[in-house]
Amino acid sequence: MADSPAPAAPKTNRIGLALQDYKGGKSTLCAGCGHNAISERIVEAMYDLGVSPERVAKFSGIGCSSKSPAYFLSRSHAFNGLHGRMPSIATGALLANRSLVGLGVSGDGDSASIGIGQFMHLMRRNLPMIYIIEDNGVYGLTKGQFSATADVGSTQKTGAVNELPPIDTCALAIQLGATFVGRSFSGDKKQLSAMLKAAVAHRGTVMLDVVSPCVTFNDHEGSTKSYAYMKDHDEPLHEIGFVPAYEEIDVEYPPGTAIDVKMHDGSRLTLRKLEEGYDPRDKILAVRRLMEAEQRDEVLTGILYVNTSAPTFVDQLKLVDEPLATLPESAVRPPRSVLDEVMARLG
Ligand SMILES: Cc1ncc(C[n+]2csc(CCOP(=O)(O)OP(=O)(O)O)c2C)c(N)n1
Ligand code: SF4
Ligand SMILES: [Mg+2]
Repeated sequence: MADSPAPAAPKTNRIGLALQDYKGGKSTLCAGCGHNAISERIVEAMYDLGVSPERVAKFSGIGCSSKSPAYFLSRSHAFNGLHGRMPSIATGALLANRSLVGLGVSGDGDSASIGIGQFMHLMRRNLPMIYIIEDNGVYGLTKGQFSATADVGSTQKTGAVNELPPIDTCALAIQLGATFVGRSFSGDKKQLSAMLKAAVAHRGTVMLDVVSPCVTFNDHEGSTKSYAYMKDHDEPLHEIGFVPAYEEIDVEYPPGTAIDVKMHDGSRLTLRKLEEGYDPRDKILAVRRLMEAEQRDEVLTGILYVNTSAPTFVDQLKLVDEPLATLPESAVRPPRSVLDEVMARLG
């Protein structure tokens, strides 16, 4: 009898890893939860770019969204912190080891309610990391109370109406100093994938607010964070193309129809204009368009703001190239003569 053919080897990326190498544990979130779709996009983006999972450090707080780092990149470093306190953990870890790719996953409750103070200081420092808010307008884990991103007039399943104005985390991040700010929708695979890839290439704080419907507590008629509402109100600003530094650039657009942003590692971000006159390098315009969109009940999606030249927190602190965590004792301990001099001055 002829031998059966050996099973085909799995497809691998440019560093020789299979998609499986980027996955995590089996999700325990509800089937259909937007957060699961975001985890899938993270797995694909890291696989496609050939990022070594061991170079990634995942951070999160508390919530269904904050549980999700367990469901991707199981070979990466990870720290699941207290509710709303992920930014200080991430800041410490990323300053101790500047060579890591920082990836924070938070919820609208975790970031815009209990953690808003920490969130704001992270944004103003321009710490190099990707900070994702999986935004469903509710505290999913504690059974669906309104969060601070819930829109005025949005209803709970019980019929209760939210009357408090929402915090727009994108407008806040732009105003405070984050240098790559975008909004997307967990149901828009193409847009979210391109944004995540560009985020990996950016140097500075990337804040992505991803509308991610909670199918159990906030996906009904009357909710403004449901799949149906997003399908009707999503207003993409541009079509996003991302060409990593190691690939040949073969997309060209007629002059004036696209905005080209060169990332610091040589990658190229191409934003083909859907909305005339929108330039994501213009901070004031970005905040104005967000406020106008709110008045028109539109959800603007895409890269709202990008600045590739602002100094990062790592630049400002003048950190040495070698990660602090791996500096040998000889490089961090002052010699005896220096200590003697200090003691003599104090004497
Ligand atoms: C200090 C503290 N206060 C309150 C809670 C209860 N709690 C757990 S998760 C959560 C809200 C989570 O909402 P969000 O961040 O939007 O995540 P989601 O579950 O919606 O993804 C709250 C209030 C807690 N765990 N710790
Ligand atoms: S309760 Fe909502 S947010 Fe939490 S896992 Fe279920 S659908 Fe997702
Ligand atoms: Mg939430």
